[in-house]
Formats: sequence, structure tokens, C-alpha cells
Amino acid sequence: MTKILDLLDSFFIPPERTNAGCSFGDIDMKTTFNDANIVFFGIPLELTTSFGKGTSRGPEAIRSTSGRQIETFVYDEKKDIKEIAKIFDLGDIKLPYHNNSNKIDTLFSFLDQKVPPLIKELSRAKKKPFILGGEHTISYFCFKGLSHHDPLLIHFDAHRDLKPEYGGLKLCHTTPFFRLMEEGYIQGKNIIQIGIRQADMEENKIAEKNGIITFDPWNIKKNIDNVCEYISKVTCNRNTYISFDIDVYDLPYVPCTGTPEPFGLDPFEIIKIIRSINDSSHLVGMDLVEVSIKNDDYREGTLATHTLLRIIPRKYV
Ligand SMILES: [Mn+2]
Repeated sequence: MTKILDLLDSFFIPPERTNAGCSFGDIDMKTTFNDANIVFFGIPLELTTSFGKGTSRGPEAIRSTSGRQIETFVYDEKKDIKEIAKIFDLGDIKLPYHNNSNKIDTLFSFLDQKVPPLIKELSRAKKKPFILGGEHTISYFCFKGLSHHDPLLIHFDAHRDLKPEYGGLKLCHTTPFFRLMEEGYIQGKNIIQIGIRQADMEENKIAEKNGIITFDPWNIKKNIDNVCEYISKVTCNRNTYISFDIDVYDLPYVPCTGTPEPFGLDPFEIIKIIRSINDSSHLVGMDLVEVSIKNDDYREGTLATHTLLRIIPRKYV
């Protein structure tokens, strides 16, 4: 195990040396890597964002708010995550940014070589990876490392991210789930998309053709109990993976993310859905992406941290 950590050391900027200056929740000083059951790390990737910028600051937003602003006691759960989880934060992956014309190719091949094996190894060592983005492209690399568990993918997002190609790129922030399906890492019938309210006609057809289950905010607002009942049923005794794009929340809640959308969900609805994932299911890992900070506005980081604090105490974690 220590061998893994030595290897990891060369990949990561430790949390204290990131812009946040602290680890997730500022609590891992007491938990060693060997003891940990949840391992956080950041991939501050910002490369293919097409509209608003700032995803590279996602890990910073979450570490800062969780370490400096928010209590580890989760009020509505009456639980302190310090007591119920052993969290270790590895820091941020050192991204090899070069000023060359093949920047995208260089970075993506680096991530493709490093991230899936690393995540697979963490999972084998019984350490649940919680990955902080970065743009949504990272889910492609993260999910690949866990696809052997055949998890049900629970994807929270305003967008489907199912485009075959975007702006001439096959892999970018709007395509990760199409690529994962195309390359056989997941089948559409094992994807549930929650909160979708922006897509093009082709993505809608792709979702339908592949049997992806969609709960848009109109379904959810009208009948959240039925949605939760469905989720509880299909996640019973199932491995699950959560990919959580912060823009699933309604536009006023997410002042910093790149592509905020109206007609979204509120925190009470999101918590209710998170709680509906069956206690008997087993979360193999998760990512939280597209979070940012703008002009010292940490509201979105606060919301992202609170979301994580509602997932960590669940029995399925
Ligand atoms: Mn999105």
C-alpha cells in the first residue's frame, strides 16, 4: 500500500500546496492513506470549455469551502463526517501543460494513460475515489477505471453530454458519455440522466436509441416521489457510479459554472434523489465537475461541498 502512495506522490500536488491551501474538509491530517476508505483528488482540467471559463478552479472552490467555511457536522443527517468516514485527500493531479500545438492530444493521452489505472488501483485497495473536476471530460477517464464493476451510471446534469463530436473534437466536455458507450465501457441501459434540459436533437435520439433513462426537471417537479421510487428500485444491490455536474442545479444556484441553465433543480430535490439511491447499492466512485469560483464568489463551491456532505453519509458509500 505504501508503494502505491509513493507512486502517487509523484503524480500529485499535495492539498496544502494547491491554491486552497488545505485538504477536503481540512480533516485528513488524522487519517493516513492506508486507513482511508474515501480518497479525494482533483483533476483541474480546463481545456475544451466552450463558453464560460473557470473549471480549473473547481477543486480549489470545494477544498476552500469545505476546509474553511463549512462544518463537517451535517445538520440534517445529525452526523459528523469526521466520525463516519475516513477521508484522505491526495491533492491535484499535476497536468503536463505545454505550450505546443498538440496541447489537447498531449493532455488527453497523459490522462488516459494515468487516470484509469490509478482509479482501478485505488478501487482494488478498497479506497473509493471521489474526483473533483475540472471539466466534464474527466468523467471519461475516471469511469474507464471503474467500468469493470459494471456500475449503473447516475448522471446529474443540465446537459446530456452525449454528442458524437463537438467543435471538431471527439473527446471534450460535451461528449464523454457518447465516447464511453461507443468504446463499450457502458451500455445506454445502464445510464440514468437526471436534470437534463439542454440537448440537441441528435443527442435525444442517441439517448432514446440506446435505452438511456431520462428524468428531466419537468418530470421531477411533477412527480419526484415516483422518480425516487424508480431510482431506489433499480439501484437495489447494484454497483453505482455518480457523475455530478453542478449545473444540474437551477441557474441562480450556480453563479460560476460555465453553462448554467434555467428550469433546474433545487438543493432539496437533489438531496431527496441522492437519498433515494438504495442503501443496498454500492457506490464504486464518483466525480463532481464544472464547479468554479468567480471574483471571490464561493457560493457554488459551498453548494458543491454541501452536495458531497449529503453523499458521504449514505450507506451505499
Ligand atoms: Mn452540464
